[in-house]
This record gives sequence, C-alpha cells and structure tokens, in this order.
Amino acid sequence: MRFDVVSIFPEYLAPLDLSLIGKARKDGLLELAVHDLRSYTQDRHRTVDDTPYGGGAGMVMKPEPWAQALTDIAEKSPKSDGARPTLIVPSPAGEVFNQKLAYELAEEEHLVFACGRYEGIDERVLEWAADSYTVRPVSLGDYVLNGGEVAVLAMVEAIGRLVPGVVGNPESLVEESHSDGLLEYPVYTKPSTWRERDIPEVLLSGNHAKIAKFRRELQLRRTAARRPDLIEALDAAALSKTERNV
Ligand code: 6GU
Repeated sequence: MRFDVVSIFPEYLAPLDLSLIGKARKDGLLELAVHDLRSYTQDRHRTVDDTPYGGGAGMVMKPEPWAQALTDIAEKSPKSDGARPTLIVPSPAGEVFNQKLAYELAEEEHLVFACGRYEGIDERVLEWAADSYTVRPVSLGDYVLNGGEVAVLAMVEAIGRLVPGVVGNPESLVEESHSDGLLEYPVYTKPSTWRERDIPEVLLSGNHAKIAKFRRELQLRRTAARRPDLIEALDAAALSKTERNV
C-alpha cells in the first residue's frame, strides 16, 4: 500500500518513521512519501495562500500549487490503468473517520492526503481533482485543528495497522475497541493484587467460556456508560435481550 502526503509542514509527519508504521515501511509493507507543497510553487516567494473572495477572516490555499502536486502524484500512482487513487482531504467539514472507514481505506492500493492549513483549500481543487481521484473530505470529529497534519498522523496509523503483516499478531485486531461495535473490556496484568486491589477472580479461573461471558458483559456496561450512541447503533440481532438488560 502506498501513502503520499502533501503539506506545507512536512516535518510534522516525522513520527511516521517511528514504531509500528516506521517498521512496516522498513519491511516494505507500506510505502510513504511526504511532499512539500511549496516545492510545487512557481513564484519567487513560494506563495501557497491568498485572501478569500467574498471577504472573511484568514487565508485560503491557492489552487495552482495543489494542481501541480496532485497531477505529479497521480501520474506516479501505482494503480493499474483506469483505477483512481483516493484523495483524502482532512477537514472538520468532512465525513467522520471511524474504524469502518479505516477498514475500507485499508483495502486501497494508493491513498493521497492533502493537508490544508489556514481556512482551507480553494474548493475548485477538490472538484477538479475528481477527474483523476476519488475525493473524500474526512474529519476526525467535531472539533477544529489548525491543519490536516495531525489528522493524517491519526488516519495513517489507523489504516496502516490494518494492512496484513503490519500488526504482528492479527488476533490483536479482533478484540479491540470498535471491532465489534463495542468498546473493549478492561485488561489487567501482574501482580494479581496491587495496592489492595484484586483483579476480577474469574480471570484466574481458567474457564474460558466464563471469562468470555464476563468480558462481554463488561464491554456492554462500559459502552452503555461511556458511549450510549454505540449501543443505539448496534444491530438488534447482535444484542440479545438479556445483554441489553445488564
Ligand atoms: Cl481532519 N482537519 C482539521 N483541520 N480539523 C479537524 C479535522 C481535520 N478533524 C477534526 N478537526
């Protein structure tokens, strides 16, 4: 899988050299390149922004450098003829990113991220780019960041770890939060008593069916308390009546 990230702050993406994603790149499972938007400007001042038509606060990113960058990247796309790369545009005005979307995007061969700064990118860039990309504005949630870079760090990590081989033990992907629409159960390690607090006794029983039932119950309690919206969204069939009454 290939990722290209375009930003006026390429250094912001340096953490993608580290940890699991950094190792996956070294192992050749993921390819990732970061491009400086200013290297696609033509003027002496390397201008990337200008004032908004219609007035208002802040600056808007100019279309020309984006067109240069996105044309160059699309021409070098590993996608076979006809198939479009996906252009993700981080924006608080996008569809909300979640685990389902992470799984969907992990199936793609080529993802390109266009990091806007200031008040955003001239809207015509997104319209024009739809000729060569599947364009998807995506938001991390209902709050505002100063630019797309931090959102790209989160999305590349969430998507990259779903690519086969990136996470050493694929079982870890099965029992984590959101894999089954619920939050994950609490976990414990040694010592079994710490500052007068015991771990739940059932975890020492060796009875795997009983442990699974206990964990499922904790998942439901925790989700109901912290994220009642997730319980509402659950398929009625996925939730037996007894479970709903815990
Ligand atoms: Cl993806 N970008 C920006 N700039 N702000 C955000 C966001 C993305 N998601 C939430 N807030």
